[in-house]
Amino acid sequence: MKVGYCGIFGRPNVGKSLLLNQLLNTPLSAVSKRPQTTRHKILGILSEKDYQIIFLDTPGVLKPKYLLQEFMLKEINESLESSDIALFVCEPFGPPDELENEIIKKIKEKEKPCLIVINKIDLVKKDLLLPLIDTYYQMGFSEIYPISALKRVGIEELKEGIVKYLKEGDPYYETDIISEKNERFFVSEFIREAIFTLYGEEVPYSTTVEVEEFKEREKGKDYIRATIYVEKPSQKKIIIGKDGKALKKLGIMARKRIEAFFGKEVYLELWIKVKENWRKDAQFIKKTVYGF
Ligand SMILES: Nc1nc2c(ncn2[C@@H]2O[C@H](COP(=O)(O)OP(=O)(O)OP(=O)(O)O)[C@@H](O)[C@H]2O)c(=O)[nH]1
Ligand SMILES: [Mg+2]
Repeated sequence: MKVGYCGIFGRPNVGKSLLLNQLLNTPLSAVSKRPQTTRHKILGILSEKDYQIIFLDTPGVLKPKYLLQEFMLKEINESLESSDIALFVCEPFGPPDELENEIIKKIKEKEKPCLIVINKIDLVKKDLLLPLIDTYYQMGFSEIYPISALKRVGIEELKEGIVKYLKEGDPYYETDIISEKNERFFVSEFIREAIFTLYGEEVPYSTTVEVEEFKEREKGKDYIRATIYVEKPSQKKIIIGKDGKALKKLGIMARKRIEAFFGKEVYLELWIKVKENWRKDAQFIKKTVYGF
């Protein structure tokens, strides 16, 4: 058996979470068109006959502007520490920029095997890829994987590439579990994913979700009650929308996502609360966002 931790790193929005989901063949991690969707390190366990890869999806690397983003950065750093292998994920539109070079440098300093994953190749012509591959090659990388997470191109090749770097050993986790996070965590993520999909501007960034009750029922649907925190009364209004229409749409989208993931019907009740400036409140972030 072979086993190891494989961290997924890169700028916000390059497709790390969608890649994780494709590697696992399960829509585990929240994906949206907006940057900074992911706020936690999210373990995704892939158990095959002769190997186990424990993937770590991470928030996109950025220069922190408020406390929540500092917590996000901490999640990235911890993931890098615990990774045996690192995937550096980027887009195919140009060479690495300053921030990306910093990420690469950090991975190199830790002396972890690093695979370059050029994602979203469905968006560019092939002749643009060759110079980019060459750039990474010149930087000393020999493992470069052009992929499209969206179209599932190159995923199997990437998996094989990762397996080469796993260590001999028994699985670290039970082979029938996919993550160490609990049901409540995923419910809150799927509600947040719907918020990131449906609302614009500052609203998604000012939002966090706490699942207060998840009651499994033998007869009838499971009951879930969650609170959506925003930072201002005006954001609460936006979430609810005219005659509650926006909230209704949000509720339906989130419920469908939850039901698809858990494979059962649920009753989802959403409440909205204002918690001024929570993104700068260490106590609140620790307790409500990260649960410690
Ligand atoms: N066209 C195309 N779009 C992609 C591909 N991979 C991801 N995307 C899209 O890129 C957007 C960002 O994807 P995510 O997986 O949320 O990106 P991320 O790197 O996890 O982003 P953060 O969590 O914010 O760091 C989504 O709209 C995805 O559908 C791809 O291969 N091709
Ligand atoms: Mg993500």
